[in-house]
Amino acid sequence: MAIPNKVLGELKAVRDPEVEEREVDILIVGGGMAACGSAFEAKKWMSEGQTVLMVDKASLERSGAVAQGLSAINTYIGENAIEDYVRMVRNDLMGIVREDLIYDLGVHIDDSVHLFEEWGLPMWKLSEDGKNMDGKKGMKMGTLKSGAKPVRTGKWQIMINGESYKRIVAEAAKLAIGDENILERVFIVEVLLDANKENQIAGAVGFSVRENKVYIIKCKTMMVACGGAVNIYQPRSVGEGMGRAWYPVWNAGSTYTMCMKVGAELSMMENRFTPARFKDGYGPVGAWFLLFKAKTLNGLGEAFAGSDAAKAELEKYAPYGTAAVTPTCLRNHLMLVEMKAGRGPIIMDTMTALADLAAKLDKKELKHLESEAWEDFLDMTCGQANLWCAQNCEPEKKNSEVMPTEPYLLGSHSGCCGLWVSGPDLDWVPDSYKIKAANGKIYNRMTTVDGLFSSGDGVGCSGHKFSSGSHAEGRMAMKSMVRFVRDNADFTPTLSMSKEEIVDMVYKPVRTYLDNCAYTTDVDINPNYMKPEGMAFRLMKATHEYGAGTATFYQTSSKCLEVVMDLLQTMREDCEKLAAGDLHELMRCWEIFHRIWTVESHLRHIQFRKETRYPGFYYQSDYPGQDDENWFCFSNSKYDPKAAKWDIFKKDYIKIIPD
Ligand code: SFD
Ligand code: AMP
Repeated sequence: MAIPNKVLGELKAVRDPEVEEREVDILIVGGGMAACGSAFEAKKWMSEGQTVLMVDKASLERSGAVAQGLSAINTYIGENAIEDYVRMVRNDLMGIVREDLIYDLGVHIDDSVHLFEEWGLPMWKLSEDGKNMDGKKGMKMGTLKSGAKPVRTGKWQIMINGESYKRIVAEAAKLAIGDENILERVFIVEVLLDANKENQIAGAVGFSVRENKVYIIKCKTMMVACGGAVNIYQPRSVGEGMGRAWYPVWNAGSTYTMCMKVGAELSMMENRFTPARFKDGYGPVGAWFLLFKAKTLNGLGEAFAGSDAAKAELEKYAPYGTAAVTPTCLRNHLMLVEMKAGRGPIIMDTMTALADLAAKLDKKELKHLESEAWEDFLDMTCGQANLWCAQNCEPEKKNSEVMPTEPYLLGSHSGCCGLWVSGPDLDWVPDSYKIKAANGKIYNRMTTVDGLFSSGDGVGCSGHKFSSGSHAEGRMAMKSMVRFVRDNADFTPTLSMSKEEIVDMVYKPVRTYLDNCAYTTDVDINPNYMKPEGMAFRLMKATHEYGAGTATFYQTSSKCLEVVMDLLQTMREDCEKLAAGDLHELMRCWEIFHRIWTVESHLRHIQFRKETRYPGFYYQSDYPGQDDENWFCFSNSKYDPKAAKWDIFKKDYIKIIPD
């Protein structure tokens, strides 16, 4: 259960926190879409006496990317062929994807969507005469499972009334495993290997952000689904807008950092998502492009994306650039071409789109259409609706600016960085895509560390899962995890660190603070320590300027990468002196630590891949363009925790689904 909000400000941290030790069979770290899917599925497969615990850093009902709700489910296979789903993801991600993972997910994804509807999530439906029915009217049309037709915006996306999406999904997870098996507001900071069994996960440690308490949790198997990485680059929203971001602020790269630190292999960490969004409010553009059929214009009022010049630019990236749907990175690339040529800003022509639709509607229907335009944001990015109000913007009367945002790292939306995991143990899956555990068996979605699983944003090489796919993938992984526990029933997890060593590690910033804070009159300024806020700015400045941030139109170079690597090295050393006076700051210390590790892996991968695979997301200016001959492969990396060394290497891409 969540511990309620503090009344009197942040809770001061104490030198010696309480310690709570737990031991369970299955530990789920994270409480987002993937983790809730895992929790829901756990009870279905667990046998009598097996135990499960889910730990979320925030409050389950409103944590993660779906916290504010969503207005669409971006992956619903429905009437489409699963092979086409694979082809769409492959094209959008410029060819290099794990087709086994994508196909496997495609088989299961709709089941999660059907469950959401069963649990009460309202989906829009088409009436018999082809009209859009939302809310209660949509519900009356019957369920998708029973054959009702969804309102498709694109080939894969369906519209929902999704303000309460996360609450609905969280409730089902809670009901499945019970409140007593869920810890909220507990931030996991490290996962730990077993003391006796080589390369086997054995537990996790963290702390409560509401009480002075450290948690030590042993387990036989673990799901790490803490989402992607946000606030790793200087956001476009600074000053009074600081804190606004498109993706969820909780997600600090914990998934990638915690798993890489125990030696789990990462893949395609060079990939990032730089979404085009409504400027300053970060409102998503999908519904405007697909549902309202809006076009973007350059500063001269030209619909640049359909021009001959744009076609010629896209030809350079054939076959992806010339496909029926232009890949997300190349859509950005076209915008950047305009902006760099001085033909910005880019404008979403909401006025023409709504006027064209209005021409076919009566007065009542028009009012409804206008409210849908607002609801698109109120359901998932309400800050954008606030901004429209603040700027006296009525979308039917005033157009809005669109802008590519700062970069995010994720594996479930239109990006594909993450962990290298095992595909399913099926005969059509290549052996090199299967990971054998020490017992010789293969467990779907297991990382290269035995017993350690991931899903959603955590799993690399397979984007376009979105909310529904992340939930479904969490469920699929859990089925394997239960089997892992059963197959390893005699395994007793043992941690090599003592209780005292763990507390020393988790509470180190608190002790640094308490040892030194009396030295100065202002606790934020001290020669013996630094506060996490300053470190966060330092990281963002370095990535912004050298790591292909917005400062350079997403360009970096070999020299810039050298500079930023050097800066990161010093930052990591300086993190030893981070200080936390209260529990909120302790959380910020650990978050910045996770972010630095994640960014380092991102930039190491960019340094390794000597081409520009994703123009529009980033440009390696020493290696412009794509080099299929040398780089049509995955790039994987592995950190060796014993030797404290990174290794980056190529892994073969295997085509499974023909064009
Ligand atoms: O419009 C720790 N997404 C969309 N998906 C859709 O299906 N339709 C849309 O309309 C989507 N759009 C969208 C989306 C996201 C956002 C933010 C916006 C708009 C504004 C994407 C999906 O939401 C996304 O793919 C999934 O949610 C990913 O699921 P998952 O489980 O991988 O991540 P999560 O849900 O963010 O959850 C992470 C959890 O981890 C917790 N956590 N817990 C313990 N210890 C730690 N160290 C932790 N670190 C993090 C978090 O609290 C959270 O519970 S649109 O743009 O296309
Ligand atoms: P977004 O709002 O950008 O996150 O997009 C939501 C969904 O719409 C995702 O599935 C995107 O791939 C898709 N999408 C967004 N813009 C376009 C576009 N211009 N053309 C085709 N698909 C798009």
